[in-house]
Amino acid sequence: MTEDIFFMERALALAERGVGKVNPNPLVGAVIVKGGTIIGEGWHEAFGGLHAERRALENCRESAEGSTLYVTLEPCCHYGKTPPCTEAILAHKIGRVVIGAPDPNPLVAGKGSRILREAGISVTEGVLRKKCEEINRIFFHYIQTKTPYVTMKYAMTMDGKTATWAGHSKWITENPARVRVHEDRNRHMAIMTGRGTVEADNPMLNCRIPDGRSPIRLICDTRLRTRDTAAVVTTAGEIPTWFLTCCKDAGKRAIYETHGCRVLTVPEKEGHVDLRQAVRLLGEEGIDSIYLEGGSGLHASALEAGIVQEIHCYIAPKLFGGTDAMTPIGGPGVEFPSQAVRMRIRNVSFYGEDVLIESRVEQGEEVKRCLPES
Ligand code: AOF
Ligand code: ZN
Repeated sequence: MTEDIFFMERALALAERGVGKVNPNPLVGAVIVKGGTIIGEGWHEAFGGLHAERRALENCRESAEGSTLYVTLEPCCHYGKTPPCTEAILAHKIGRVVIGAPDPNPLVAGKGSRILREAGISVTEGVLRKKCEEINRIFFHYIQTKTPYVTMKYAMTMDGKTATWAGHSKWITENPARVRVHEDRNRHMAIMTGRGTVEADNPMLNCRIPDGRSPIRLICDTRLRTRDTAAVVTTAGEIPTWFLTCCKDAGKRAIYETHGCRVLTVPEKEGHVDLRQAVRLLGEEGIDSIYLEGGSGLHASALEAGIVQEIHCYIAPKLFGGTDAMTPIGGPGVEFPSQAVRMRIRNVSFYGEDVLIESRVEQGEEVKRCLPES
């Protein structure tokens, strides 16, 4: 029904307003409609706050009795930080509930819709389901695997270089693309890079858009050799900074800890931090998503470990040349084209003169490999 699609689109737009504010919980939007007009709207605004459905009910200009509720995610039926939304829906005598995507949270998983149906409410499921799943791909991945959703990002020239032969990389893309990068830093709970990138660029790795929040900074540093004068260390009191290391030297660790950094121990694998173990540990710490802005070595290791779900490739209309100039993915590489990591392109867009290719790492083996071993 076109009307259902129209109101679900509105609920999706509302859900999007929670970006950067609700992790590791889902982005959810809700619209309440009576006689063809919207009488109340809401979205999940902050982690631990009211769910979208309750917020929409609270905002209703008139009684919601007999109305239709559009919600992007199946209503919850459990006592969490808030009471079940199914109870509020019943208490307000809503007549029909239109749901976008089922909630994979084992506490809900179909029980929410069933409770509503059994109470005599007309329930329609799967309206704009793909879009409703897509908006919550971080939540869906995290709740099912208990490991963070990883988006790898890099910017390169049209000849595939991330720096000139002399190592200079400021700047490859222009401002509009960099604004989008900051929006994505806001969308992810953490940002990851390696010691090499910290040494080379001394980045802040913060989020510089209005109303944005800076992600937790994760620095992979196998032997704890980052300079303690690096910006990520000296500003650790303002923006949380966690080191992921194999180094157990208490003296070295104390240097970073006195600056306010956290130092997490991760097992070693082939001379580096074991990234599969790292994401498992970070998942336990409540990190649902990582924006990976590393160098070619860390990127290669992350792909090899099978921890990457999404890749954002920015291409600037420039050519650097240079046989030895850096490329986005290092490591030994594959021998035959048939061994390539396969991607599915989801979207291609322009930011000024630069192109962004948003893609997903082919599912299957990759996903199985990133699931924690039981
Ligand atoms: C949200 N916001 O709008 C909806 C959610 O701990 P709680 O009480 O906040 O419950 C979190 C769970 O509730 C979440 O994992 C999801 O399964 C369900 N629905 N959560 O944070 C919302 N509708
Ligand atoms: Zn709820």
